[in-house]
Amino acid sequence: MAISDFPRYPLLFGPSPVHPLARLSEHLGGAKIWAKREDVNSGLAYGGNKTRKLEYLVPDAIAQGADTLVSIGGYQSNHTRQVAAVAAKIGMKCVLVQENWVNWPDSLNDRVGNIMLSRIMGAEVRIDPAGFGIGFKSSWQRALDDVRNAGGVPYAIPAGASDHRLGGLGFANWASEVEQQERELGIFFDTIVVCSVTGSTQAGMIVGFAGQDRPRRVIGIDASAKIEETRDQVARIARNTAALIQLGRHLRDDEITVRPEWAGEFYGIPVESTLEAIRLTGRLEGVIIDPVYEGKSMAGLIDLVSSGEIPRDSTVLFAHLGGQPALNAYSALFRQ
Ligand code: 5PA
Repeated sequence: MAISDFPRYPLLFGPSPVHPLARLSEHLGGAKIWAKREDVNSGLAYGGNKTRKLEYLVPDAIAQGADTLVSIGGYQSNHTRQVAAVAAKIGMKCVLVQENWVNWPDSLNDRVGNIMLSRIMGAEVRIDPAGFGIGFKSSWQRALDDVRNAGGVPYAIPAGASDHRLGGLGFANWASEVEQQERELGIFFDTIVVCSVTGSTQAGMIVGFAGQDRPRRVIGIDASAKIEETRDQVARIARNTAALIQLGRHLRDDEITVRPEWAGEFYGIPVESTLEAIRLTGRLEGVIIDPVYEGKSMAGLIDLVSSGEIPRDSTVLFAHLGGQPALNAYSALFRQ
């Protein structure tokens, strides 16, 4: 099956916008930098990368006769907030396991930002003390069992909608969208910079671009501070997705790049380079990025462009994957 043969439930406004970051590019004095904006891709609760992935999971949920979407993430998960929005949109119920992924001393961490939005949209939010981990969790299994025991039909969506048969399709399709936009703009992005944690965003991109004629680099920036797990997950999902959409060739190891240098020590805890990236992008472009994900990938982009590791004659596309609601749980960082 080609990717166009998979059913897709429309949740986005259309192609997400692409635009230059002119002042940031000038400031860094190297490659030209553009952004593609998944943070404004949808009218559903601020959108983001998961909304795009969910376009391919929703038809499966409907086909299975599900009535409840069940998923998992941290207190400030952007993913679970998008699942809550999609459930509301398609008229399903939603159960979310929200774990204590980040040891972050903000007293409003489990009340403001993403988790508040999920509650507003009617999701059943289950707080769980378990720590960070992108694998399958017993609390999630319990939530699925509870829905079944109450006579419902759950549809299981793993962390980040990643470790799921269809998880890579949204961003494989993103690659075609980029190609179409390039044609319209008369431009070519030779390098893509993207944040990776649960992996299917980058994995999908790798597969989508691998099917195109002109090669380019996809540089993943790890934000989980568990680089081996992130790499393994990106590679596995990329290869599974390649088989699913019949890419017709094996993905080489050198097509799967995930860099560890900007993650800091812990998932969810920003480091100096994260905060600098957030301030610089805000002050030069009026573009808001978050301290958990995009602040880290932007820190990577800034270093790679300023050092010339991404060469001056490159045109780079920064995948802005959303995540701003979590900023509300990090107010202490920006008091002056
Ligand atoms: C997330 C993920 P992947 O998980 O597909 O690698 O994407 C990383 C990523 N940027 C990048 C933003 C804004 C993200 O929200 N978020 C998770 C969540 O629970 O929100 C899945 C971890």
